[in-house]
Amino acid sequence: TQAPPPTTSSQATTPVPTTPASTSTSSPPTSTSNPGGGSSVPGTCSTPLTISGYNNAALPNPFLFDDGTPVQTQEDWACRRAQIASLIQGYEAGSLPPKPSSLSATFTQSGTTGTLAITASNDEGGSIPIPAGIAKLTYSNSDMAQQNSASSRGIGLFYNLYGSSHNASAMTAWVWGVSRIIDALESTPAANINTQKIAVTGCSRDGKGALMAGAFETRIALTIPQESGSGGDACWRLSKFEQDKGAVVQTATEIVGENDWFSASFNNYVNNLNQLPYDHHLLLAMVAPRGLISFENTDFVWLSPLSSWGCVSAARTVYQALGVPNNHGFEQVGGHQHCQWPSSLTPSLNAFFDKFLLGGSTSTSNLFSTNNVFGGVPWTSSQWINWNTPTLT
Ligand code: MCU
Repeated sequence: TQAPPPTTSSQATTPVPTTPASTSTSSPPTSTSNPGGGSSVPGTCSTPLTISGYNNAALPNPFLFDDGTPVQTQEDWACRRAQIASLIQGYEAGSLPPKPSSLSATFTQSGTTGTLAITASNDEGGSIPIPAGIAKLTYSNSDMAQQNSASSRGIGLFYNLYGSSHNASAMTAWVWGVSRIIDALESTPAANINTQKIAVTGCSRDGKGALMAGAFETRIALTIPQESGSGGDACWRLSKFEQDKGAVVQTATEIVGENDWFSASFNNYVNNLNQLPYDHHLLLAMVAPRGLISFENTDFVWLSPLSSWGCVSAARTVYQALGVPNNHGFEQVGGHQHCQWPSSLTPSLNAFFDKFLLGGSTSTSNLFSTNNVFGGVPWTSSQWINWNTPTLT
C-alpha cells in the first residue's frame, strides 16, 4: 500500500451482508440479474451464453439485441449490456459466480479518509502515478488465479473455493476477487474508503484483468487499463487483420496457448472469430457510462496498435450514444518501454482521476489519440463499424 501510515489501528471481523449479486450467470441462463450499467434489466431480457449460427466478419453492432432488434433507449442498453456480459462469459470468460452466501472481512489497519485505487499487480505491475489523496491497494491477482502458463488453469484461491474444474478463466476469477474486496470495504466503514470512488488499473496482462474488472463490476467508478493489448482493449478480429497486413501482433490463436486468461472453451473459437457475436469493443462498452481511459504503446507492435485504436474507437460509439463521450479517453504513444509510464500522459490520467475519484472539475473532453495509421496500415472505419450511432433516449 502507498497509503499514509496509519494513525490508528484496529482489528474487527465484519460479516458482509448477503445481497443479490451484481453479476450472475448460470448455464445456460435465459435471463440474468442486472450486471450493472445503471438501469435495471427488465425481466424479459433474454441473455443466452452463445448464439448458434452467428457469422459476422465486421465488428458486431452494439446497438442490436441478440435477436437483431434495435437498441433505442438507455433502458434497452441495460438489457443489451446484460446480453454482452453473458456472451463474453459464454465464449471466453467462463462463469462469474455471484457473491457467496457467507463472506467476512477482517480489517487490520485504518489510514486516512479517502478513495481507493485497486491495482492488479505482479512483477509487471502498473506504473501509473496515483495522485495524492487516493489510497492504493495492491491486489495479488495471481494468488486468486495463477497465470504462469496454460497449465496454471484451475490453480489459486478462487479454485480452492469453487473447485479446480470451475470454468472461470483466470481473469474472471480476478474479477470475482475485486468484487469481494469491494464487498468487504462496503461493510467496513472503519476503513474510511468511499466505495463510490474506486478505480481499477494494471498493466499488460494485468491491464487485461483491470478491463475485465471494470467491465463486470459496476461499483468501479474508473477503469484504467494500461498497455493491455490482445485480450484487453484490442479486438480479436482487428488483431487478425493487422497480422494479415504483415504486422507481428498477438492474435487469439497465439494467446490461448500461452496462458489461462480465457476459458478453455474459447479455444473452439480462435480460428473462427466471425462466429463471435461480440468482440472486445463490447467488453469496453460494458464500462459505459462509467469512466474509462485506456493507455497503449505504439512501440510494441505485439500490442496490436491498429487493433486497439479501432476497438476503442468502436467502443466509443456507446459512450456517444449514452451522451457521455467525455467519460471515455484513449491515449496511444510510443517512446517508452512496455509498462513504463511516460510523464507526458499524466495530465490525461489526472483529469480522469480528478473527475471520477476526487470530485474535481478538470475537463476530460477530447482526451483521445488521433493517430490512426499504424506501420503504414490505415484504420478504415467503414470496413469494421457498419452501424450508425443512435442517441439512446
Ligand atoms: C501485453 O500483455 C501480455 C501479452 O499478452 C503476453 O503475450 C506477454 O507474454 O506478456 C504480456 C505482459 O503481460 O507483459 C508484462
